[in-house]
Amino acid sequence: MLSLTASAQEDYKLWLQYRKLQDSELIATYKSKINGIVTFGNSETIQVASKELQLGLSGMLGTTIGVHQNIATENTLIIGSKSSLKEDILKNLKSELEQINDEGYIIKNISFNNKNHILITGKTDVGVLYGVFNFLRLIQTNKAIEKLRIVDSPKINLRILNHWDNLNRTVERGYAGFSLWNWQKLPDFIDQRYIDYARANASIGINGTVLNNVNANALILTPHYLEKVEALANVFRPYGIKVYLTARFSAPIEIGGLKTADPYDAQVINWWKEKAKEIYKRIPDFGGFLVKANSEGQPGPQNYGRNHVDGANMLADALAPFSGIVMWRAFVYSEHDADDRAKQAYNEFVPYDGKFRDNVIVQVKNGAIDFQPREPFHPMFGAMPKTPLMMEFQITQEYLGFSTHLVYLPKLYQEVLESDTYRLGKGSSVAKIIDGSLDHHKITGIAGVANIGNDINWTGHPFAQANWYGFGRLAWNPYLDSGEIAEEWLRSTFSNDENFVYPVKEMMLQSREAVVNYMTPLGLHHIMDTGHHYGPGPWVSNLSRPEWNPVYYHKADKNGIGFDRSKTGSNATGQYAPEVAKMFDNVATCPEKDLLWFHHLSWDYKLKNGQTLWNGMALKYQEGVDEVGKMASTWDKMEKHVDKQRFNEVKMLLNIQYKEAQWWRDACLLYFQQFSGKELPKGVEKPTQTLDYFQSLKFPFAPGNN
Ligand code: BDP
Repeated sequence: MLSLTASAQEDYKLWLQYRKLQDSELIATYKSKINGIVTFGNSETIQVASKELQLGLSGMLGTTIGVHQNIATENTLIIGSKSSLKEDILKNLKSELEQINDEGYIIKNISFNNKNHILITGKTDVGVLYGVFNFLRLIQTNKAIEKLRIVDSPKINLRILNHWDNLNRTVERGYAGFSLWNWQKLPDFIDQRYIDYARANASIGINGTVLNNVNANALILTPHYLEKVEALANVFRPYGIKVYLTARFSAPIEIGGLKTADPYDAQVINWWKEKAKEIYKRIPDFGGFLVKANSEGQPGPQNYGRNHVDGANMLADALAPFSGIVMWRAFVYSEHDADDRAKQAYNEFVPYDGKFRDNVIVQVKNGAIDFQPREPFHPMFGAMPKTPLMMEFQITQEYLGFSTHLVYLPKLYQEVLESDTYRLGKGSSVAKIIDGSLDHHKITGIAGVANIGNDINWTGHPFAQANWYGFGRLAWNPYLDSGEIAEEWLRSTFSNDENFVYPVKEMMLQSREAVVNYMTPLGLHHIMDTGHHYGPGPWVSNLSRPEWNPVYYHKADKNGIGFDRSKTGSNATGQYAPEVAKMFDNVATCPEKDLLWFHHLSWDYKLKNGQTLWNGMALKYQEGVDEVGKMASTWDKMEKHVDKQRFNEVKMLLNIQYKEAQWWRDACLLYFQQFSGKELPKGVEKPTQTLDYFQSLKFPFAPGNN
């Protein structure tokens, strides 16, 4: 751990606080069950697992829990993988071992030589490490450890953070300071933060990290940088974390001295093969490449008249001898395509279903536009059964208030994962697509665009740590409940006191709907100010590409508001399975939360609650503001449960959020009012400023916008 003042340490330690438990009886019970630790195996992974146990247990139980040479006393905590444990310890574990995969673990009370012990094991040392973190979580959350039989495995293979970090240490869409990766000091200087980053990730099961921005710089693939990447890979390896890089498609030209990057060119093909060889020589377990190609100006195979399959397969062939993979992004839309932007990725990719190599996985954002506070699930998830699809969520809050707004994102993730694609009839959830269970894919994956920077608290907002945590937990098991995750996180990060846990959990669970209400209620989307995406900008209409302008998305006019994506409009609904398409197409069955995503409706359209669309929308904006007000008053009551520093930080941030929620409400309602021509309904507060004022605000230095 870094040496920081006591209060800053709490911010820094994330959910691995390991504070002494408040309940002395509970401490006594735990101590009576844990006399000491015995480890089997001597890999670096087992060593870090053992160190973590000592650190955690000693902290929480307030006494040193030592490592013993052998199982002499009763109540030993035994850790080790199947291959390093003695046969007689494993004797009653056959069925449990059959149930887990390579990264899974078992935590069980066992009897050995007629004495009771606790065993943490798995098929691999990394499995054991995951078990250790889970055991520590049991204690952090005050669970009983007398009758344990936990058998757990990750349901998704690739659980990856995507860092949009640039080599100059700025972070695209980063709101928590600069990049953690200190390229100038690497490889010789290993910052303690790299280790704590790996610990935090391993504790929630994240097993991969893409170190650099999808808007890639080819220099990362030069020996000068690969040496630094290697140093990071060495730090992360004991924690089960593989390193990946983004590959700039034009790298053969930029750093290879070739004239072309055409994926059909023999020299280009060879260049990538040699590059892969070079990387694997340094990093034998290198994960592979993430590629953004022919998207938002990034180079790609289309520059040479080739397609996504040509590009992805060429890179896949270079990586295949080393078991590397290609994560090829499907975030594409073109200024030359006049069709609804929401339809373009599907149109471009679905015809390629089944054409990618086995070591390619296509990475798809959760919705068809771009990480909005709410989007219906991306239609590609129900449309490419022969291609493994990887989910891309955004953890950093590009469109959700940066790191000043408390928004608990696992609620959003869960909504997407539970959405039913109806690909094979009812029950074909997005979770089942991405965990491979519906279509029996071997590679499965989920990526989260990281919200991590070098701020002391890592994520800019103490509660944004919960989004990192929750992403990891859902990546491990996409069927977990976001409420349970919130509770786990609160207990580990702050306190087990139920007078704290329950109200604050409620506040977290409400926070996602609050942001939808005060920014983009009823299916509105992409009306943030452009470029930096900070604050409202529904009026912006002057950007060169039509689909960069908020007016493209809300289409407000005298007749009404909303984007007609039904079959009478752009027919984006036609990209979903018939059951889903039908539901979205019909305004009577389209969920109101998605109404204006799919329909352009008159200001007098009657909502289910009897309000007109105009009044209902205005009331939603107000509701969002009121919800933030409630969050702030809930937090005010928590002072006695939280250390001073974090209490004050969250309090100040909630005040900012409240002001910004009002800003959103006022700016959007004043702007849309020009079209509706109607008064604000009763219950909606008077705007704090004029529309001119809101339109005059400029933020040339908003963070994250390089
Ligand atoms: C958008 C971001 C942009 C990213 C792009 C992407 O505004 O910074 O480069 O997505 O995902 O959300 O490639």
